[in-house]
Amino acid sequence: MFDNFPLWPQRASSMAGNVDALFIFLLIVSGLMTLLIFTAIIYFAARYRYRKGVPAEQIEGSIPLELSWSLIPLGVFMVIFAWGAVVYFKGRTPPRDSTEVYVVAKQWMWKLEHAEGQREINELHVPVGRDVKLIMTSQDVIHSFFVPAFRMKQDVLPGRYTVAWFHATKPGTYHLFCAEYCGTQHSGMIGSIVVMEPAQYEAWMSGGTGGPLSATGEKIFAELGCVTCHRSDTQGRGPNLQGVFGKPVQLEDGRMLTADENYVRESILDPGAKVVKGFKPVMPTFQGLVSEEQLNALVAYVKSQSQPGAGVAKANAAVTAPEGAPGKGNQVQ
Ligand code: HEC
Ligand SMILES: [Cu+2]
Repeated sequence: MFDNFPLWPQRASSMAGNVDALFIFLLIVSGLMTLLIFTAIIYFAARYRYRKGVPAEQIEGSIPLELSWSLIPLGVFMVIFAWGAVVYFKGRTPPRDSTEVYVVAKQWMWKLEHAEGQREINELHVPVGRDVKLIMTSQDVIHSFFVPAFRMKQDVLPGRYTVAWFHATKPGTYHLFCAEYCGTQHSGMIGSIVVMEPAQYEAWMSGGTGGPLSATGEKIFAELGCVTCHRSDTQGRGPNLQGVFGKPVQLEDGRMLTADENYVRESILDPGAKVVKGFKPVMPTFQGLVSEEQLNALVAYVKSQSQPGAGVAKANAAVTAPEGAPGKGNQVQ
């Protein structure tokens, strides 16, 4: 309804309608409250104004009145809370099987790398109608990835991954902004999201690449000597990484956690922080030895080792590992 009305940016993602509905609800509630309060002020000012000879009468407490002005707002706020929580969690949780794009922010540009290997700067091509997950980090200061037409904004921090997702619903070109002041040329840190029809997108994708990111990661995995400890059998000094990603990990100190992108990242940069149960903290840190792009590739590689089929292909190659064996099940008692 408001698409051609400049009060609202375009709606081009599956979340946009949800965010706007909540926002409009908040506007209406605030508007009604403002109206109510000002009407009451004006009415009471006139009705109970000072008159000569009429003494003021104090009212001491009224349980029905106090209950109603506590419970009615509580009800309204709970509606806002519940509705907001539903929209928030939906917007925060990337659906399974999203297409993945790695984002590295730096002063003052966006570097984007598709899991399939395509690299872009300040421009991201995506297909319409598909869930896209962004795995983002910064090379320097805090930035923020903001696409108004998708009603999506997520801070991008140095030293860790933050994740966002969207599902574009309309082909077109949409603004990408950095929404966190990041230095003198912050205002120039802009770009565009190009949403294409699937066929068009396939054509764009087929135009030259150095191979999938996970393959780049596999190369780095070999070059840095990760393979010497992380073998696809049970004989290495480190855990077999097949099937690790997305699964619970038991740590030496008793903690349990799920192996996500940040866990893999930390395992590479600060291996001593979380030591896998049953292993010695012998892994050296790779802090300063790998760039953000190389880290992303390593993460994509570790992840690819947990995709259906990946483990089997590897296990066939390594004679000692039983087919499709879950990586760590063999090692951690
Ligand atoms: C000297 C042997 C060694 C090298 C080289 C090594 N690692 Fe490790 N790695 C280990 C050991 C031992 C552990 C388990 C103890 C721990 O968590 O620190 C581990 C843990 C990990 C984990 C967590 C695994 C899990 O099951 O939760 C990941 C991910 C990982 N390493 C990735 C890498 C990558 C990527 C490289 C190369 C850049 C690498 N490692 C190089 C020995 C090594
Ligand atoms: Cu910025």
